[in-house]
Amino acid sequence: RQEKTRMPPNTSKSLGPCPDPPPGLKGPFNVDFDYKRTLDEVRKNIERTVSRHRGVSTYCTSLDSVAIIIAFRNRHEHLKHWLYYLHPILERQQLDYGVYIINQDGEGVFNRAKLMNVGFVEALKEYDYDCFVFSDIDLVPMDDRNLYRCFQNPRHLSVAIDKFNFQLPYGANFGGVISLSKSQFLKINGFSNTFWGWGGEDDDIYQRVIFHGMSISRPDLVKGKYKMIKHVRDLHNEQNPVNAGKLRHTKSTMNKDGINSLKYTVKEIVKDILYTWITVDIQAPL
Ligand code: UD2
Ligand code: MN
Repeated sequence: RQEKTRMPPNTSKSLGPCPDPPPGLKGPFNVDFDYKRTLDEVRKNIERTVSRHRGVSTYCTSLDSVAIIIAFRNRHEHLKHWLYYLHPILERQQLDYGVYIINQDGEGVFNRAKLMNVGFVEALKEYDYDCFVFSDIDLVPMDDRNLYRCFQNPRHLSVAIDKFNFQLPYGANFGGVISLSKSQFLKINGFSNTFWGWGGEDDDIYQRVIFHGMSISRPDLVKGKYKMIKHVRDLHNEQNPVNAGKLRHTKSTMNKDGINSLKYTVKEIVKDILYTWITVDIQAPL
C-alpha cells in the first residue's frame, strides 16, 4: 500500500484535511475539442505536483481517494482531450486520485460494463480507493464544482450534456459519468458482465441501485454541464437488440452476475504519469 498523502517541502508534520468545498475552484469554463493535441503536449501542460500517475495535494490530506475508470478501445483523440481537461480539474478538486484506462484487447464485441468491473478490481489491487468514478472517454465537465467524488447515494454526474440540450434525457438516466463508493458498488455487485455491444448496461446498473434500496444523487443542471465529443458509433459496438430485453431480469440476475462472477485476463499494464493503462482480454465474442 502506498502512502496516501505527500508532505510539503521541508515539513514532516502530518497534514490537515483539505477544506470542503475545495478553495481553488473556477466554476464554469470553456471546453473546446477543435485543437489537435499530442500526449506529450498534454503531459507538459499538466505540471503534476507528484512524479507518479496519482495526483495528491501537497498541502492537505484529500478527503477522498478516487479511482476514475474509463472503458476504452481505439478512442485516442478523445483520450487526449479528456486528459488535457480532467487532470487540472481533479487537481483543483484536491482529490487523491488515479486514472485507469481499461483497454479492451482484440476486435471482439465491446463490453463497457465488464471493462468497468475490471477497472474496479484492478484499481483496488493498486491502492486502497474508497470511491470510483466510471466515465465515458468523450465527456468533459464544463464546471469544476461538479465534484468527482462519492456521496451518500450513487451519483449521476453527467446530467446536462450539450448533445441533449443540457437536459436530463430521461429521469432514470444513469449513463455517461457516475460515482459509487466502494461499498455502494459492492452492494450492487458492480455492473453486469453480460451486456455485449451498445446499450442497456447503464439502465441495468441504475436498476441495481434502485433494487438495493438506494437512490440517485445528482448535481443541478448548472454545475452538471458537460460537453460531449462528437462521434459515430464504433466498429464492433453495434446496438445489441438483446440488451433491452435483459433489463426485465436485472432483479433476478444481479446478485450472481457482476463482480462475483467476473473473469478476465490482464495482458499488459503500463503506468504513465497521466494514467494506468490496462489492456485486458474479456473473452469477447467475435
Ligand atoms: C451512451 C452512454 C454511455 C453508455 C452507452 C451505451 C451517456 C451520456 N452515455 O453513450 O455511458 O451507456 O450509451 O453503451 O448516456 N468506447 C470505446 N471504444 C469503443 C466503444 C466504446 O472506448 O469502440 C467507450 C468510450 O469510453 C465511450 C463509451 O464506451 O465513451 C460509450 O460508448 P459510446 O460513446 O459509443 O456510446 P454513447 O455516446 O451512445
Ligand atoms: Mn459517446
